[in-house]
Amino acid sequence: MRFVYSDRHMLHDPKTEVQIGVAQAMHETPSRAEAIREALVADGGFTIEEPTEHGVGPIHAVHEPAMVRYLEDAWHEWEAASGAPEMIPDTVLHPALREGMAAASEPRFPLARLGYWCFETMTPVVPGTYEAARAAVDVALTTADLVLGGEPAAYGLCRPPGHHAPRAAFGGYCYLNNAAITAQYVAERSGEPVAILDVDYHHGNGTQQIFHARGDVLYVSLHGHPDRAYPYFLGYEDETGTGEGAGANLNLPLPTGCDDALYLDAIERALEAIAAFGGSTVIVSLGLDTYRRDPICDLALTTPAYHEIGRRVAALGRRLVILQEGGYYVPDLGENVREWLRGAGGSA
Ligand code: SP5
Ligand code: ZN
Repeated sequence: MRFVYSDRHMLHDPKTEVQIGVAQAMHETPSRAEAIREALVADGGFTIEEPTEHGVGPIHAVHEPAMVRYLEDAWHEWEAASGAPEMIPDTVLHPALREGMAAASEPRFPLARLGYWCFETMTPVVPGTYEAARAAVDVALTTADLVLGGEPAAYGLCRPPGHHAPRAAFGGYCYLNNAAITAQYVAERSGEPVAILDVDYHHGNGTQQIFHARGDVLYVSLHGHPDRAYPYFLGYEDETGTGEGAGANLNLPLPTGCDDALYLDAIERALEAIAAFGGSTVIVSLGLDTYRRDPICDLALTTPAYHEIGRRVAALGRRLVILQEGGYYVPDLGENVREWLRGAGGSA
């Protein structure tokens, strides 16, 4: 299988995230992507390729251009105003603040601008964040090009991840929504409906939001139930789409400790929904934070399950654009991705 990788991900290397009010070491690290790259290269069955530049056009097709502009300039205006080494907001635009009033407009003060665009405290902006996030989008779109060009499946080693970023905000270790940008790009170029299968532990609130009123893009997600799991405010079963998107969103929330067998049952439900939807391409948001050893999640999947999940997804008979999202147990991350992709590629 061909896979796309850019070393520009290393430009994004924040040291600190704030969880439960406590500064701690960042979980979303450059070592994650390096571990995956090394495992795939060592396997011998994968060919590594550089991304090509796709410009900002496909990003603006999904994201608010003012947010993209903010991410590009954020570090410079922050550095001048604050002197702090990493950007984490302390005051965010809670919807109740302006209840009954017109929507807020983008503020001018640097600290206020961060709280206008960023929705939580675990997603710092550092000097290389924008360049790395742009490279991740190019990785994703180059992976889509391979599949649009005839490959049955290809993998994009995206970092930073993307699925928590809605149209006009960022958070959840995500800045630009690689999978959503790619789904839109494939939909435009193929003229066909596109399905997204999100198997990251966390609900992909950003991807769901972007396509919630669209009937031409199906979003299906398996994730820790939002009654206990980040992002808490989305991911419930009754979120099924609105307007033309009614019926084109399927959430499958899972209990604490969910094992391989229960997860594979949920995968079958997801695949049935995708099979019933049109189109020849599936975008996979591939997170390995469902793993039993993951440090921030609570499912119990084993390494062999990833091979079986990849095999079953490929058995749909659709072309697969497989894009990296989360997964934080670095010692086994490369092996888990490798097994998933070997399953999807038909290798034992
Ligand atoms: C792409 C992706 O996987 N983003 C994940 C963002 C989750 N951020 C951390 C959520 C807070 C988890 N707190 C769990 C405490 C476990 N001891
Ligand atoms: Zn995740």
